[in-house]
Amino acid sequence: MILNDSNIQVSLISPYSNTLNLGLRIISAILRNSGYKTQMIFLPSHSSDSALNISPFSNIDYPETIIQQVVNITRDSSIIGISLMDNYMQVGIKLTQALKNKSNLVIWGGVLPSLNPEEALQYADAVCIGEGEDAMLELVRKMNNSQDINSIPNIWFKGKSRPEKKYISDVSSLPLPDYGPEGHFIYSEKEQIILSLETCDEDKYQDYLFEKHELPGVPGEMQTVYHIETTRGCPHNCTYCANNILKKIITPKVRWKSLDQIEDELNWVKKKFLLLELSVLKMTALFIEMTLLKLRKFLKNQGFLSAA
Ligand code: B12
Ligand code: SF4
Repeated sequence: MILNDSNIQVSLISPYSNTLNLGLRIISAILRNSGYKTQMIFLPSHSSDSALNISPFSNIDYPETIIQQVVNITRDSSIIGISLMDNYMQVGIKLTQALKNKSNLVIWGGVLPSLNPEEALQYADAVCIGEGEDAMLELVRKMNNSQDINSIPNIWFKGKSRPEKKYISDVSSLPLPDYGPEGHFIYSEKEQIILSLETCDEDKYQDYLFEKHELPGVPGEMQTVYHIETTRGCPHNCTYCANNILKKIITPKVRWKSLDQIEDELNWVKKKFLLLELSVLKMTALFIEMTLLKLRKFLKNQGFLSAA
């Protein structure tokens, strides 16, 4: 990959306790594939980010030394993107206040600003409503070429008018998520430090990337979980689910990845991380039966132990 002759560096921050954040990883991959420099900073705080903590007043409170490290890591970034669900509002505000300086642009993306853009714009310079891949690429390209950035689909700038809406119609065009380790950082709450994934050893690196779950029916037997995105959208309308609203904001269309693309990703992850015992496949139950059966066969042939 040839690096663009660009001064633009983008830092992408995820405060979630689970370090998956596929959306942010795909945005990073798209930018990197186009030659731009990105950093990904994961800030899991297990002690304060309870899974049940769905109040808008998330109690994540990073130590000042950690905030300072994030400030240092992002010092040269022209764009700082923060991914937020609703319950991460307070931590989004804290990070933004600490990281905002005269020369950077702080943009929020994810469910929170997609559902409540006006509220989010009280704190961020800009928000992404809905899908961020094309929007971030256009933003970075335009900033790099010193072009006007105020009319990018899905990006709403403070004080400007609401943007036009755009979604990705061909999800097969999406790249593999960026799993680093180059330019990736993670907060180790135990060690009270932000570690560079580039310099930590392979085992530790995998531990930080993937969750481990107990094998169903085999107490004590842990297995690594790899989450894979197989569709965007959902045809149902359960009232309690954000998808119900997101489909009005993004698109009601359900977009499917091809079986080939899913197989390619699984082959890639197996090779890259040597996850020979990768065995839980999280996927939507929306697959038509034929696809599911074919996928099952593929997984067996490839030596994945079992598939859910
Ligand atoms: C997979 C998933 C999980 C996974 C992984 C979460 C993770 N940390 O990544 C698991 C199972 C761990 C999980 C857990 C939880 N989840 Co969840 N999860 C989802 C789900 C089904 C899909 C998210 C996803 O990966 N989508 C695919 C990617 C590609 O899309 P995306 O994340 O939206 O990102 C795109 C845009 O949002 C945008 N974007 C995102 N970030 C950024 C940043 C910038 C800078 C920009 C420009 C753009 C941008 O661009 C991306 C690419 O297009 C959604 C439902 C949904 N339809 O969104 C719920 C959802 C996000 N989860 C939700 C909740 C509440 C939770 C929990 C808090 C539940 C709980 N009480 O335990 C926990 C919190 C976990 C944590 N602390 O990490 C809610 C959020 C509701 C809200 N109003 O905010 C959702 C919407 C489901 C629902 N119930 O309605 N979750
Ligand atoms: S994602 Fe699940 S909970 Fe949400 S609308 Fe679809 S079927 Fe219902």
